[in-house]
Amino acid sequence: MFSQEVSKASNFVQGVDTAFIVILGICFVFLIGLTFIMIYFIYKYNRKRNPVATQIHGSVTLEIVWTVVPFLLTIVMFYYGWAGWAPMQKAPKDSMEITVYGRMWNFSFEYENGKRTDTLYLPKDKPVKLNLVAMDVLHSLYIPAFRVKQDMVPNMKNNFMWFEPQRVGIYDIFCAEYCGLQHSYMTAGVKVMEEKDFTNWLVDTTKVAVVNIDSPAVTGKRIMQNIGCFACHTIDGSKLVGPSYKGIWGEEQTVVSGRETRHVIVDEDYIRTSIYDPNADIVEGYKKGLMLPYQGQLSEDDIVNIIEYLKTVK
Ligand code: HEC
Ligand SMILES: [Cu+2]
Repeated sequence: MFSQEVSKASNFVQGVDTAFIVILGICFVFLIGLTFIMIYFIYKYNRKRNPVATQIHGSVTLEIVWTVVPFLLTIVMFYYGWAGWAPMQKAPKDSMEITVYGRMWNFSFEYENGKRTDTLYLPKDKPVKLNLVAMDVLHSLYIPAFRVKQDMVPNMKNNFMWFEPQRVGIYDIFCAEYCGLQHSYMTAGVKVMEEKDFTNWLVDTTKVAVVNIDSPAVTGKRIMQNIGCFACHTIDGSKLVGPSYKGIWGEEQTVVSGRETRHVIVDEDYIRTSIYDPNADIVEGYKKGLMLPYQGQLSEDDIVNIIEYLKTVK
């Protein structure tokens, strides 16, 4: 879906690639060198040419050489690794800050003006600091083209990554920490734009107007796609992590509330509670704690639209 380019998409590409090439180069020299020496020794010391083996007892020179040379080589590798990594640890003061939320199983991005998206939009040539928030379990934000990857740890303070995109384009984002059933679908995109296009996009409110033209059900479906409900719920009757939405509206549902098992009719209140406080009533046969509350992430209007959409899933 997204194009993947190999050169200089961010300010960290050079440093990481240099470390990679240096380490790969050293390994390669040894691989080739040792292979040739082995082949040569097989020839030189075979039984015909060298019937009596020579016994060697220690060599101080050799010991020093094979201690000092690998030591220097590891220091060289360490140096390039350090040089590539150290600048990632301190974000410039003038960075644009964006909060990234990771949850099972999607990413969402929140800008300083409150705009929220499921794709990361960025201006070119501006440092950006991503504040990472894991809402449930460990995730890891990985943008291969930018050569950045950072674990997202629940409750961790000052969990961030920063970089400066340097080329307009569209790049992949992956979750790089196994986080449960649908981990492999936890992907997103980065769209890097010229600064003026980005500014236009950021302040653009016509998107909202477009939303208003759509029917509530269409809007509800889009909200659910963006926030990732379909990672756990289907509309075709098959079970994923949660029950299918098929025929949900008006259906009689058996739920466990605390110790009590009761029958409810799926109506507006039930759906609202299911989204804002999912663990209040657990659908019989499903586990508690898998669906997390969307309080603060979905507004009352969003819920109304979602309900309108769910009514249409027959
Ligand atoms: C991580 C997986 C997961 C995600 C993401 C998720 N849910 Fe759920 N959902 C569940 C599970 C598991 C249940 C059943 C247990 C329960 O009732 O809490 C459930 C139950 C429900 C129910 C009650 C269903 C019924 O048949 O009675 C509704 C409605 C619902 N979810 C809506 C949503 C909406 C809307 C979203 C997105 C905003 C969402 N869910 C996201 C896992 C998830
Ligand atoms: Cu993840």
